[in-house]
Amino acid sequence: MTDLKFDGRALVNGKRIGARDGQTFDCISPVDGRVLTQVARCGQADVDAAVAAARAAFEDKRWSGMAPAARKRIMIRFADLLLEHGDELALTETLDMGKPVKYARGVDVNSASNCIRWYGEAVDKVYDEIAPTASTALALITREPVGVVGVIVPWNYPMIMASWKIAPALAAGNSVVLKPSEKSPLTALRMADLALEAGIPEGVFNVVTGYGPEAGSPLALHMDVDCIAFTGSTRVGKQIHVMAGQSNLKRAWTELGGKSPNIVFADCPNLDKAVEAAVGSIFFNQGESCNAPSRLFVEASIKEKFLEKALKLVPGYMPANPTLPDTVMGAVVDQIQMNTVLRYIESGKSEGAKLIAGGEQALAETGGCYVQPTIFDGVTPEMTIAREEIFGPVLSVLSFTDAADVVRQANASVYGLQAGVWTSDLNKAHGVARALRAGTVHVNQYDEDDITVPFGGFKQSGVGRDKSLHAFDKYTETKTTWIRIDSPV
Ligand code: TXE
Repeated sequence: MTDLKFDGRALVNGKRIGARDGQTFDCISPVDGRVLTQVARCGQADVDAAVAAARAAFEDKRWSGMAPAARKRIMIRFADLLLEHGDELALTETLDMGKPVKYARGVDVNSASNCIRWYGEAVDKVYDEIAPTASTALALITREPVGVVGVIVPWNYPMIMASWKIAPALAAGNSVVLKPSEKSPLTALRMADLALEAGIPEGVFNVVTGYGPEAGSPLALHMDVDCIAFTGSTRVGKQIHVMAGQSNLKRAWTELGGKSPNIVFADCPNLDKAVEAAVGSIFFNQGESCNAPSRLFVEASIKEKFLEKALKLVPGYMPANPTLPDTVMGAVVDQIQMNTVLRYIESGKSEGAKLIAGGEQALAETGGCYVQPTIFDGVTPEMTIAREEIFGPVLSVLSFTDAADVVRQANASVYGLQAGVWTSDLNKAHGVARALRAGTVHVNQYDEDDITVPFGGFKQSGVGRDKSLHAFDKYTETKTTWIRIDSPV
C-alpha cells in the first residue's frame, strides 16, 4: 500500500483529463504536510464539458432508459468494487484528509458501499401510483429522473457524503456531475473509476475537481443542471440556494452545519455510557462531523461527577498518525481548518470559559495538522464556542436546571441537525424529543445510524433529507398523466 499512486485528473465522459487550461493545484496531506499529487483545477469550461456529457448521456437514455433491474445489477457491482478496493480507498482517504485509517476502512468505505448497494437494491422495488379518481379517468402518478444532477460535497466524509447523493440520483436514472472538496478530491475520482468499471456508462457519472468559486459555482449556476445537491457550510449553502434561483431554478438540496445539543438529565440510565458517548461522539472524526454533539448540557446536580469521568477518557483520544492501525484520532483536514479550530479555542478562553482538557496544537514536529481533544466547562449560551460550528475536537459543556430550561437553551441555535437526550423517564424522553427542533433526536445513545433513516436538518441546517427512500424525492420529478376512459360498457 505504500506504493499508492494518485491520479488527480478530472473524469469527464468516461475519460480522465486535465483541466482545459492545464491548471492544477497541490493535494497536500494533513498527516505530514507532503504533496500527494497534482489535482486538476477545473473551471467553467470543464464544468460545461462535464454537464454536456451528462446531458448527452441522459438524453440518449443509455442509463436513464435502462430497466431498473439492470441499473440495480450495475449499482451492486459498483458497491462490490468499493469493498474490493477498500484498503486502497481507506488509505487514500486517510492520507488526503487525515482520519484514522481504521475508521476510513471500517466506517467510510463500508458505509459508502452499503449506501450504493441499498439504493441499487431498492430501485426495482419502488412502485408508482394510481390516484383514486372517478372511473371515467385514469390518473397515473409516476416518478421520472430529474435529469442532470450536480453534487457538491465537503471533506469530512468524502466517500459517504458523495454516496448519499450519487447513489439515489444514479439509481433513479439521473446523470451526475460531482465536485468533491478541493481538500479531499482523491477518493471521489477513484469512485468514478470504479463506477465505470462496474458498467455505469460513460458520461453518466462525471467528476470535476477544483475550488468552490471556480468549479462549484459554475455547477450551481449552470442553466443545464436540473438539480444541485450540496453538503457543506451554511454560509455556502445559502449561496447555493441563491445561485439556483439566479439561474434556472434548479432544485436545490442542502445539508449544512450543526451545533447539536446533547442533554444529560440526572436520571440518565447509565452515566458511564452517557459519558463515553458524549466524549466519543465529539472526538470521532476529529470533531469534523456536522452532527457532532458539540454542546453538552449536563444537569447541574451531576455535572461534577460527569466531568470527572469524562476527563479520564480524554487521554485515549490524543491524536496520532492516522495511518497507524490503532489510531482513534487523526489530523484535522488542513492548516486552515487547524487554525480555525485553534482560534475558536482562544475565543473560548478569552470569553471566560474554563479550559479543562487540551487546548493546544499537537504533533507539530510531524508537519501535520493535529489538535488536542479539548473540553471547556462553564460555557454560557452567548459565548462564540456555544453558538458557532467549530468543526474540530472541541466540546463545550453547559448546565441546566430543568427540562424547560434545557429545551429553551438547546433550541436557541440557528441550527437544528441532531440532538441527544439521556433520561430514564419515558415521558421526559418523549416530551423533550418532541420539543427539540432537530432533524434527528437520539435517546439514551448518540451513535445509531442506518441507511434506512432520513438525515437532515431543521432551520439553517439545510433543506431536504439524505438517505432512506425519502432521498428519491430529491432526484425525481412527480408526473401526473390523465387518461380519459370513455367506457363502451
Ligand atoms: O466548507 P465549504 P469549508 C463547515 C465547518 C467548516 C467550515 C468551512 O464549520 O469549518 O464549514 O469548511 C464548495 N460555490 N462545514 O470551507 O466552503 C467547496 O469547494 C460552490 C460543515 O471546507 O462549505 C466544497 O466542495 N461551491 C459541513 C464544499 O463547497 C462552493 C462540512 C464545502 O465547502 C463554493 C464542511 C461556492 N462559492 C464544512 N464555495 C457539514 N456540516 O457537514 C465552496 N464550495
